[in-house]
Amino acid sequence: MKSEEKLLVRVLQGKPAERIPFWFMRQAGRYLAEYRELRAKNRNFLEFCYNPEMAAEATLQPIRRFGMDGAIIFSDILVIPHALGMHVWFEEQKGPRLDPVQTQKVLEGLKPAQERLEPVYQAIRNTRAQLPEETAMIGFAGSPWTLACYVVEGGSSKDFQRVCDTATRDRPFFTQLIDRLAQAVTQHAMAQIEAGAEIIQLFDSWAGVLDAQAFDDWIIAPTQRIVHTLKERHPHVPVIGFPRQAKEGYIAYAKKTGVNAISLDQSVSLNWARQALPEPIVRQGNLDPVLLAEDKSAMIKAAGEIIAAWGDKPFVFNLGHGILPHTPVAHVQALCDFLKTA
Ligand code: 1CP
Repeated sequence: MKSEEKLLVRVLQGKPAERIPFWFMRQAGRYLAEYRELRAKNRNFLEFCYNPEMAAEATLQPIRRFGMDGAIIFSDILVIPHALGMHVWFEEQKGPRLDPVQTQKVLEGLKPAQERLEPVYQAIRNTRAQLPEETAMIGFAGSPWTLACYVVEGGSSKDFQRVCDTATRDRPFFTQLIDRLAQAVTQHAMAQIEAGAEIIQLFDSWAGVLDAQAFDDWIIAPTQRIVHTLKERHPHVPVIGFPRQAKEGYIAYAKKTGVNAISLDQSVSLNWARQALPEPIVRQGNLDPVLLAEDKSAMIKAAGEIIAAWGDKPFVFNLGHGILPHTPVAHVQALCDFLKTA
C-alpha cells in the first residue's frame, strides 16, 4: 500500500477518514513481557537500540499484539548526541547519562561519528519488510532543546536549571549547540525517511521549562528550520510536533513551526485545544498514561470523551505521554479493542 493511502498518514495530512487512527508513545517497552525477554538478551541499552534485528523486533511486538495504525521505530532520542561524538550510556533504573558538554571548546572538539546511526536505518528497513501493509512507519528524533537539556546537564534533571542558566549566560555557545543539534536532527529525520519512515515525530519533552522568549528562540525557531528543510525534500511526509507541557506555547508552536500535527499532553483541556489551536493543524493525544495504568473503566470512559470531543476534525488518538512500565497489558488491549470500534 502506498503511504498516502494509509489511514494514519491520511489523517495527519488533514484528510477525512473512516475511523480515528491510533498509536501510543512508548508502545514498545517494559510493560510487555516479550520486550523484557528480548531486552534481557542485551543489557546494554544503546547496543540493543543499535542491533537492527532486535530493534525491529521490539518495534513489531506491540503491532502483532494490538494492531496499532503506526509503528514507531525502536530507538532513543540520545542516539543523536552519541552520533555527534558525545559519550552516552544508560544506567539501569536511572536512565540516560552523558559526559556533559557546557562550553564552546568542548563542543568544537567533538568528533562526529555519523556511522553510529546506520543501524537505526537498517532497523527501519527490517521493520518495513515485516510490517502489515496498512501500518505506517513512524521515525522520530528529539528536538534540539530537549537534546540540549540532556547534553548540558549530563542526564536527566528535576528542573533543568543548569541548561536554562547556560542558555541565558552563554548565548554564543548555546546558539551553536542548538544549531549543531538542529542540523543533526534534520539529517537523522531525512535518513529515516529515506530508509522508509512515512511520518516523523519530534519529541520536545522538556518544552515546559522555558519562558515565552526562550521558547521562541530555542524551540520555535529551530523547529521551523527543521520542518522547512524536511518539507523541501519530502513535502508529503507529515511531521508531528510534541512540545510537551508547553501550555499557551502550543498556539505559537502550531502557528509558526510548519508541523502538520501537534501532540497534546494530558494537562491540555480538550475544549481549549479545540478552540485555541489554529486550523488546519491536526491534533494528537492525549489520554493520561496514569489512568491507562491504574483504572480500566475510567480510562475507557475518558477515551470515549476524547473521541467525542474531536468528532469531525482530523484527529489521532494517542496518550499524553509514554506508556508507563507498570501498565497492565489487559488495559492496553481493552483500549485498542475500544478504539477499533469507536
Ligand atoms: O529497556 C529499558 O528499560 C529502557 C527504557 C527506554 C526505552 C524503552 C529508554 C531509556 N528509551 C526507550 C525507547 C524510546 N525512547 C522510544 C521507543 C519507541 C516507542 O515509543 O515505543 C522513544 C520514542 C523514546 C524517546 C525518548 N527517550 C524521549 C522522548 C519521549 C519521552 O519519553 O518524553 C526521551 C526524553 C528519552 C530519553 C530517555 N531514554 C530512556 C529513558 C528512561 C529516558 C527518559 C529519561 C528522563 O526521564 O529524563
